[in-house]
Amino acid sequence: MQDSMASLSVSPAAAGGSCFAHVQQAPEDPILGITVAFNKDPSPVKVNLGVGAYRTEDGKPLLLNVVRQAELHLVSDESRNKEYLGITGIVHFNKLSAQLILGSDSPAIAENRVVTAQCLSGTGSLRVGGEFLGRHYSGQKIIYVPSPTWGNHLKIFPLAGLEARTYRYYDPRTKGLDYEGMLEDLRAAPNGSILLLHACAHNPTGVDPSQEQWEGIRRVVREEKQFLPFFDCAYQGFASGSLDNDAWAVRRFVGDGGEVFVAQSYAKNMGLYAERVGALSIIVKEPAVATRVESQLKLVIRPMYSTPPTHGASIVTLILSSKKWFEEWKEELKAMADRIRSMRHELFNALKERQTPGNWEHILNQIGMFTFTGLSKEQVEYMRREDHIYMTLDGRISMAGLNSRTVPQVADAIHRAVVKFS
Ligand code: KET
Repeated sequence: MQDSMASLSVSPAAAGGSCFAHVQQAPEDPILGITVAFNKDPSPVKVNLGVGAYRTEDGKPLLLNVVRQAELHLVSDESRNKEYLGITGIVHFNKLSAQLILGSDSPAIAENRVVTAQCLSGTGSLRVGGEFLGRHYSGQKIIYVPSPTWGNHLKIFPLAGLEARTYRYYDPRTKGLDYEGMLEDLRAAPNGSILLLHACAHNPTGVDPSQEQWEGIRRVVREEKQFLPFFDCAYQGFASGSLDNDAWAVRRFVGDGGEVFVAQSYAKNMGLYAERVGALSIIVKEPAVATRVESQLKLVIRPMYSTPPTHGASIVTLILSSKKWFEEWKEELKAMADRIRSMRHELFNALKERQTPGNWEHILNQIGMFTFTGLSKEQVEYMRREDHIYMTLDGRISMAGLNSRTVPQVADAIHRAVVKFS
């Protein structure tokens, strides 16, 4: 009797159990999970250098003054409403975003060869771009990403139906670009693959190609391999302090007339992390293709999240369309980039004073929000355990998380970890 009962297929829920009892505990995200661990640590001296989020000299998140002004304007404007946006978001926002990355005098924009969709920050822009490519790209559905890269790339693109492979990028020996290795890997990749490039301030390494090297990469992409370049631009303005300089590589690739994808994020450069504001631009060769691409892009977005949210993109639209606010934003952005650079000097000098073994010049030479320290997983774990200093396990530290008060503490901890495990 009991045997025949067991052979009947009774759902666990009907039997009083959960249908999800088999679900395994997942690991925390390698970057966002650092903040979760940090928040649980009761230590009063803890320091979070994990997530790439700007902090002031007081260690606080920064709401840009120009963003606050724009928000005040938005809430007091009674003509505004909360109707649904169109599937690709605010039309004016899209135009201004394309101009910001491609240049206001961009021939591609003037020739109506650019399709832009407001998306959910950089991540959403990459995902929508990936989904579109998974459905419509006529080349190889393989995307090459640098090794190492922002970890989420390796999760986003396979879910969009693209095979993700890596190319050599960083040389741990020189703590610089492995330019030869990179070109060798690109030359060995199938023609017509997709190539993910960090537009500037490469995450996690802080190592960008020089302009000559970008030219070499562009020649391989266009002349040898017919790759489709997909730029991830999450840090425009954070590398050099100038929005135009940081868009140099993207503009160079668009300027040769070839096709390009670009994912933009306003999380870092406007401090709009939680508002999820970004844009995907697809630059094609003919206006008629752009029109058809846009129609299909809408079919990708509609079943995902229907339409994007309005608040953050309205802030960006106001700032980019007002000459006064645009100038103010550039100043605030430069101040953020400058503070990060001054932290590079302070940390470098602090390690030099302590005569910490090793060469730490790369702290000064790397670009953008992060330093790829070269600390091992063992050293990172030791610093977390002993000194309550949190960073990603690959040894990346967010320089924006440092301030003059925490630099000596972090330098002491690095010194101890290096001496202990060298
Ligand atoms: N691309 C890169 C290269 C990147 O570093 C990030 C975020 C994003 C895209 C996405 O940002 P979004 O908030 O979707 O616009 N990087 C930081 C935060 C994170 O991991 O989500 C980080 O590396 O700490």
